[in-house]
Amino acid sequence: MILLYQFPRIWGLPNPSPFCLKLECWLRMTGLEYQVREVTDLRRTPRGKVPYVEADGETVSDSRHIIEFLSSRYEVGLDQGLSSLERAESHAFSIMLEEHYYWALVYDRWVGSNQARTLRGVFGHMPLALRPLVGMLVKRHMREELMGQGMGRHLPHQIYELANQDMHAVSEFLGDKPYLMGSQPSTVDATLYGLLCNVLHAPLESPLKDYIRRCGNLVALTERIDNVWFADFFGQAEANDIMVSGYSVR
Ligand SMILES: N[C@@H](CCC(=O)N[C@@H](CS)C(=O)NCC(=O)O)C(=O)O
Repeated sequence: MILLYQFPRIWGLPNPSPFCLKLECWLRMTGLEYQVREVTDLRRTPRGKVPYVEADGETVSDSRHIIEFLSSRYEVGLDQGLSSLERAESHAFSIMLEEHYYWALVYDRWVGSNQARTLRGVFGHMPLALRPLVGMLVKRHMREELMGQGMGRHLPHQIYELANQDMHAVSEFLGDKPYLMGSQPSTVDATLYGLLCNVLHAPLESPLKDYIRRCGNLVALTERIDNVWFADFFGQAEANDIMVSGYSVR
Protein backbone atom coordinates (compact mmCIF):
# COMPACT_ATOMS: atom_id res chain seq x y z
CA MET A 1 0.00 0.00 0.00
CA ILE A 2 1.17 3.52 -0.79
CA LEU A 3 0.99 5.87 2.19
CA LEU A 4 0.67 9.49 1.14
CA TYR A 5 1.86 11.91 3.80
CA GLN A 6 0.34 15.33 3.36
CA PHE A 7 -1.19 18.33 5.14
CA PRO A 8 -4.67 17.88 6.63
CA ARG A 9 -7.49 18.78 4.29
CA ILE A 10 -9.01 22.23 4.97
CA TRP A 11 -11.41 24.68 3.30
CA GLY A 12 -13.26 21.80 1.61
CA LEU A 13 -10.22 21.33 -0.65
CA PRO A 14 -8.57 17.96 -1.24
CA ASN A 15 -5.41 19.69 -0.01
CA PRO A 16 -4.24 23.27 0.65
CA SER A 17 -0.77 22.33 -0.63
CA PRO A 18 -0.49 22.49 -4.43
CA PHE A 19 2.25 19.83 -4.35
CA CYS A 20 0.24 17.40 -2.19
CA LEU A 21 -2.77 17.94 -4.41
CA LYS A 22 -0.67 17.43 -7.56
CA LEU A 23 0.43 14.06 -6.21
CA GLU A 24 -3.01 12.98 -5.05
CA CYS A 25 -4.42 14.00 -8.43
CA TRP A 26 -1.74 11.98 -10.20
CA LEU A 27 -2.47 8.95 -7.97
CA ARG A 28 -6.18 9.18 -8.75
CA MET A 29 -5.54 9.62 -12.45
CA THR A 30 -3.33 6.52 -12.53
CA GLY A 31 -5.75 4.51 -10.40
CA LEU A 32 -3.08 3.48 -7.88
CA GLU A 33 -4.47 2.70 -4.43
CA TYR A 34 -3.20 4.78 -1.55
CA GLN A 35 -4.00 5.83 1.99
CA VAL A 36 -3.58 9.31 3.36
CA ARG A 37 -1.61 10.07 6.51
CA GLU A 38 -1.86 13.61 7.85
CA VAL A 39 1.23 15.61 8.69
CA THR A 40 0.99 18.60 11.02
CA ASP A 41 4.60 18.78 12.14
CA LEU A 42 7.02 19.25 9.26
CA ARG A 43 9.99 18.61 11.56
CA ARG A 44 9.00 14.94 11.50
CA THR A 45 9.17 14.69 7.70
CA PRO A 46 12.30 13.40 5.94
CA ARG A 47 13.01 16.68 4.10
CA GLY A 48 10.97 19.21 6.07
CA LYS A 49 8.37 19.33 3.30
CA VAL A 50 5.26 17.53 2.13
CA PRO A 51 4.31 15.46 0.26
CA TYR A 52 6.29 12.31 0.85
CA VAL A 53 5.30 8.68 0.48
CA GLU A 54 6.09 5.32 1.98
CA ALA A 55 5.67 2.36 -0.32
CA ASP A 56 7.20 -1.12 -0.33
CA GLY A 57 9.43 -0.20 2.60
CA GLU A 58 10.85 2.87 0.85
CA THR A 59 10.37 6.51 1.75
CA VAL A 60 10.48 9.06 -1.06
CA SER A 61 10.14 12.86 -0.85
CA ASP A 62 9.33 15.52 -3.46
CA SER A 63 6.34 15.12 -5.80
CA ARG A 64 8.58 14.82 -8.88
CA HIS A 65 10.76 12.07 -7.39
CA ILE A 66 7.72 10.33 -5.94
CA ILE A 67 6.04 10.21 -9.34
CA GLU A 68 9.20 8.82 -10.95
CA PHE A 69 9.52 6.23 -8.20
CA LEU A 70 5.87 5.10 -8.28
CA SER A 71 5.80 5.05 -12.09
CA SER A 72 8.73 2.67 -12.26
CA ARG A 73 7.80 0.58 -9.19
CA TYR A 74 4.19 -0.03 -10.26
CA GLU A 75 4.67 0.33 -14.03
CA VAL A 76 2.05 3.05 -14.40
CA GLY A 77 2.14 6.57 -15.72
CA LEU A 78 0.32 9.27 -17.57
CA ASP A 79 3.04 10.39 -19.94
CA GLN A 80 3.91 7.31 -22.00
CA GLY A 81 2.06 8.65 -25.05
CA LEU A 82 3.83 12.02 -25.10
CA SER A 83 6.25 12.91 -27.86
CA SER A 84 9.69 14.28 -26.97
CA LEU A 85 8.46 17.79 -27.87
CA GLU A 86 5.45 17.37 -25.58
CA ARG A 87 7.72 16.13 -22.80
CA ALA A 88 9.86 19.25 -23.23
CA GLU A 89 6.77 21.48 -23.16
CA SER A 90 5.44 19.68 -20.06
CA HIS A 91 8.76 20.12 -18.32
CA ALA A 92 8.87 23.85 -19.06
CA PHE A 93 5.27 24.44 -17.90
CA SER A 94 5.79 22.38 -14.74
CA ILE A 95 8.85 24.34 -13.73
CA MET A 96 7.12 27.65 -14.45
CA LEU A 97 4.15 26.63 -12.29
CA GLU A 98 6.07 25.00 -9.45
CA GLU A 99 9.07 27.29 -9.19
CA HIS A 100 7.49 30.62 -10.15
CA TYR A 101 3.68 30.78 -9.99
CA TYR A 102 3.60 28.78 -6.74
CA TRP A 103 5.55 31.53 -4.98
CA ALA A 104 2.95 34.13 -5.87
CA LEU A 105 0.39 31.88 -4.17
CA VAL A 106 2.65 31.64 -1.13
CA TYR A 107 2.90 35.44 -1.12
CA ASP A 108 -0.85 35.83 -1.47
CA ARG A 109 -1.56 33.50 1.46
CA TRP A 110 1.17 34.37 3.91
CA VAL A 111 2.08 38.00 3.22
CA GLY A 112 -0.76 39.52 1.19
CA SER A 113 -4.29 40.33 2.22
CA ASN A 114 -5.24 36.69 2.88
CA GLN A 115 -2.81 36.24 5.75
CA ALA A 116 -5.38 36.21 8.58
CA ARG A 117 -7.69 33.78 6.79
CA THR A 118 -4.79 31.48 5.92
CA LEU A 119 -3.67 31.42 9.55
CA ARG A 120 -7.19 30.62 10.74
CA GLY A 121 -7.57 27.88 8.12
CA VAL A 122 -4.19 26.23 8.61
CA PHE A 123 -3.88 26.50 12.38
CA GLY A 124 -7.56 26.27 13.31
CA HIS A 125 -6.96 22.83 14.84
CA MET A 126 -4.36 24.16 17.30
CA PRO A 127 -5.01 25.22 20.88
CA LEU A 128 -5.93 28.91 20.83
CA ALA A 129 -3.01 29.90 23.08
CA LEU A 130 -0.41 28.46 20.69
CA ARG A 131 -1.74 30.03 17.51
CA PRO A 132 -0.18 33.53 17.74
CA LEU A 133 3.34 32.18 18.32
CA VAL A 134 3.15 29.47 15.68
CA GLY A 135 1.51 31.93 13.27
CA MET A 136 4.30 34.45 13.79
CA LEU A 137 7.03 31.84 13.26
CA VAL A 138 5.43 30.46 10.10
CA LYS A 139 4.85 33.93 8.63
CA ARG A 140 8.49 34.79 9.29
CA HIS A 141 9.61 31.54 7.66
CA MET A 142 7.45 32.21 4.59
CA ARG A 143 8.77 35.76 4.24
CA GLU A 144 12.34 34.45 4.40
CA GLU A 145 11.57 31.79 1.79
CA LEU A 146 9.97 34.41 -0.46
CA MET A 147 13.00 36.68 -0.15
CA GLY A 148 15.38 33.79 -0.79
CA GLN A 149 13.49 32.62 -3.85
CA GLY A 150 13.18 36.21 -5.05
CA MET A 151 9.43 36.59 -5.61
CA GLY A 152 9.08 38.39 -2.29
CA ARG A 153 11.41 41.17 -3.45
CA HIS A 154 8.87 42.51 -5.98
CA LEU A 155 6.06 44.97 -5.29
CA PRO A 156 2.67 43.33 -4.62
CA HIS A 157 1.16 44.39 -7.96
CA GLN A 158 4.26 43.06 -9.77
CA ILE A 159 3.95 39.68 -8.04
CA TYR A 160 0.36 39.28 -9.22
CA GLU A 161 1.26 40.52 -12.70
CA LEU A 162 4.10 37.98 -13.00
CA ALA A 163 1.85 35.15 -11.83
CA ASN A 164 -0.99 36.12 -14.14
CA GLN A 165 1.43 36.19 -17.07
CA ASP A 166 2.21 32.54 -16.24
CA MET A 167 -1.46 31.59 -16.25
CA HIS A 168 -1.98 33.55 -19.46
CA ALA A 169 0.72 31.42 -21.11
CA VAL A 170 -0.91 28.23 -19.81
CA SER A 171 -4.35 29.33 -20.97
CA GLU A 172 -3.07 30.24 -24.44
CA PHE A 173 -1.30 26.89 -24.76
CA LEU A 174 -4.34 24.96 -23.53
CA GLY A 175 -6.64 26.65 -26.04
CA ASP A 176 -9.69 24.47 -26.60
CA LYS A 177 -7.97 21.16 -25.84
CA PRO A 178 -9.43 19.17 -22.91
CA TYR A 179 -5.98 18.79 -21.30
CA LEU A 180 -2.67 20.56 -21.77
CA MET A 181 -1.16 17.90 -23.97
CA GLY A 182 -4.33 16.95 -25.82
CA SER A 183 -7.27 14.68 -25.23
CA GLN A 184 -5.78 12.72 -22.30
CA PRO A 185 -4.53 14.01 -18.95
CA SER A 186 -0.82 13.86 -18.26
CA THR A 187 1.33 14.67 -15.23
CA VAL A 188 1.51 18.38 -16.05
CA ASP A 189 -2.30 18.56 -15.76
CA ALA A 190 -2.00 17.22 -12.21
CA THR A 191 0.61 19.91 -11.49
CA LEU A 192 -1.65 22.59 -12.95
CA TYR A 193 -4.70 21.29 -11.08
CA GLY A 194 -2.85 21.48 -7.75
CA LEU A 195 -2.61 25.24 -8.27
CA LEU A 196 -5.87 25.97 -10.07
CA CYS A 197 -7.97 24.09 -7.53
CA ASN A 198 -6.20 25.88 -4.70
CA VAL A 199 -6.74 29.32 -6.21
CA LEU A 200 -10.29 28.81 -7.48
CA HIS A 201 -11.79 26.77 -4.64
CA ALA A 202 -10.06 28.20 -1.57
CA PRO A 203 -12.21 30.79 0.23
CA LEU A 204 -9.65 33.52 -0.51
CA GLU A 205 -10.21 36.37 -2.94
CA SER A 206 -7.17 37.62 -4.82
CA PRO A 207 -5.92 38.98 -8.14
CA LEU A 208 -4.81 35.39 -8.84
CA LYS A 209 -8.37 34.14 -8.55
CA ASP A 210 -9.78 37.11 -10.49
CA TYR A 211 -7.46 36.37 -13.38
CA ILE A 212 -8.09 32.62 -13.55
CA ARG A 213 -11.85 33.23 -13.37
CA ARG A 214 -11.50 35.22 -16.58
CA CYS A 215 -9.77 32.31 -18.34
CA GLY A 216 -12.73 30.13 -19.23
CA ASN A 217 -10.62 27.22 -20.41
CA LEU A 218 -8.69 27.06 -17.10
CA VAL A 219 -11.93 27.09 -15.12
CA ALA A 220 -13.28 24.35 -17.37
CA LEU A 221 -10.14 22.24 -16.96
CA THR A 222 -10.41 22.57 -13.18
CA GLU A 223 -14.05 21.54 -13.17
CA ARG A 224 -13.35 18.65 -15.51
CA ILE A 225 -10.78 17.26 -13.06
CA ASP A 226 -13.03 18.10 -10.06
CA ASN A 227 -15.86 16.12 -11.58
CA VAL A 228 -13.93 13.09 -12.77
CA TRP A 229 -11.31 12.59 -10.03
CA PHE A 230 -12.47 14.66 -7.06
CA ALA A 231 -16.23 14.20 -7.14
CA ASP A 232 -16.02 13.19 -3.46
CA PHE A 233 -15.06 16.82 -2.77
CA PHE A 234 -16.86 18.79 -5.41
CA GLY A 235 -19.72 16.53 -6.52
CA GLN A 236 -21.06 16.53 -10.01
CA ALA A 237 -21.59 20.06 -11.24
CA GLU A 238 -24.84 20.87 -12.99
CA ALA A 239 -24.53 21.28 -16.74
CA ASN A 240 -25.23 25.01 -16.39
CA ASP A 241 -22.42 25.46 -13.87
CA ILE A 242 -19.79 23.97 -16.08
CA MET A 243 -20.36 25.98 -19.23
CA VAL A 244 -17.79 28.71 -18.87
CA SER A 245 -17.15 31.17 -21.68
CA GLY A 246 -18.17 28.61 -24.26
CA TYR A 247 -15.90 25.82 -22.99
CA SER A 248 -17.87 22.71 -22.22
CA VAL A 249 -16.50 20.58 -19.42
CA ARG A 250 -17.79 17.26 -20.69
N1 LIG B 1 9.55 20.37 -4.76
C1 LIG B 1 8.69 19.90 -3.71
C2 LIG B 1 7.99 21.10 -3.06
C3 LIG B 1 7.16 20.71 -1.85
C4 LIG B 1 6.75 21.93 -1.04
O1 LIG B 1 7.24 23.05 -1.22
N2 LIG B 1 5.84 21.69 -0.12
C5 LIG B 1 5.40 22.75 0.76
C6 LIG B 1 3.89 22.70 0.93
S1 LIG B 1 3.07 23.25 -0.54
C7 LIG B 1 6.03 22.57 2.12
O2 LIG B 1 6.09 21.47 2.63
N3 LIG B 1 6.50 23.67 2.70
C8 LIG B 1 7.02 23.66 4.03
C9 LIG B 1 8.12 24.65 4.23
O3 LIG B 1 8.59 25.21 3.25
O4 LIG B 1 8.48 24.84 5.35
C10 LIG B 1 7.68 18.91 -4.29
O5 LIG B 1 7.47 18.90 -5.50
O6 LIG B 1 7.15 18.09 -3.51
